[in-house]
Amino acid sequence: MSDPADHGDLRSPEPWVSGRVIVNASTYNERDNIGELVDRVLAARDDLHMLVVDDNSPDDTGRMVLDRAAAEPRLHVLVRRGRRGLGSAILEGLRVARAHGFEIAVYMDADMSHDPDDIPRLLAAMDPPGGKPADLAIGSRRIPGGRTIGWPLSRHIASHLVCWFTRWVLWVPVHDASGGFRAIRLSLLDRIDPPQSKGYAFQEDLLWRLHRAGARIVEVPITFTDRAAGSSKADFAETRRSIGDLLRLARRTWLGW
Ligand SMILES: Nc1nc2c(ncn2[C@@H]2O[C@H](COP(=O)(O)OP(=O)(O)O)[C@@H](O)[C@H]2O)c(=O)[nH]1
Ligand SMILES: [Mg+2]
Repeated sequence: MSDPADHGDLRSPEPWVSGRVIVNASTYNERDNIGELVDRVLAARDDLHMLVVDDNSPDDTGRMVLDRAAAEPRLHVLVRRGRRGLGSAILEGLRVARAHGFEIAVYMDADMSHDPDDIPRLLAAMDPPGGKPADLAIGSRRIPGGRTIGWPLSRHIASHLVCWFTRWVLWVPVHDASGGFRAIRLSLLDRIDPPQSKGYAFQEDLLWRLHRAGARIVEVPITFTDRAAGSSKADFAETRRSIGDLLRLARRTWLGW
């Protein structure tokens, strides 16, 4: 793993107190959401750690979390030098978590669209009592009991198309391929080549690789609520980049290169 410090990034002081499960959230201009998110995640279970990966948000989200982390040993922060994309932030967060000895990471958006109270249900699905452990648990809006609140029709259509494409073109048998609320067993990172998608298509890219590596993937119903504060970073450039990434995965699926 490349040391994030190589890029001149800021991070919370070593040594970290470590644990078994860490919750990762990626942030870009989330100052109106991050305080509540940190409170709710740390309260969801008192053994949870949290890592925030911020891309030097102009609104000072990273600085706010760094200040908070100084007094909270379960909170860790990585402020990267510049904006490098959601997928790149998630991957770096997972690598940092693995390097610090965590076994499972839950990753989620930082805009309160994902409910921190669902974290224990995702973790329960990873290790069901008397059942088979899972490698990845998806917080799913597209199975019975799951739903999406507050999205305009255009977002529903885009999400439906991406999930359809992932299932029937990329051959990954899941219902919600594009959500960003998941629990993952970190040892899996050793079994796959890292996703190449640096933006939002990271979600489908990771699933594609895990499925081909034989990972056991389960879905857990969640309610996704569109953000109440701040603004979406899913703009036209991001959409174009994601389409390119998905087409590259389709080429590899069907043509092998
Ligand atoms: N670190 C980092 N986080 C990002 C970046 N782009 C988006 N995010 C975060 O990714 C999460 C999802 O983004 P959001 O704008 O809510 O996307 P939407 O839910 O699809 O509209 C939020 O927590 C964002 O702050 C990025 O380039 N770097
Ligand atoms: Mg959002």
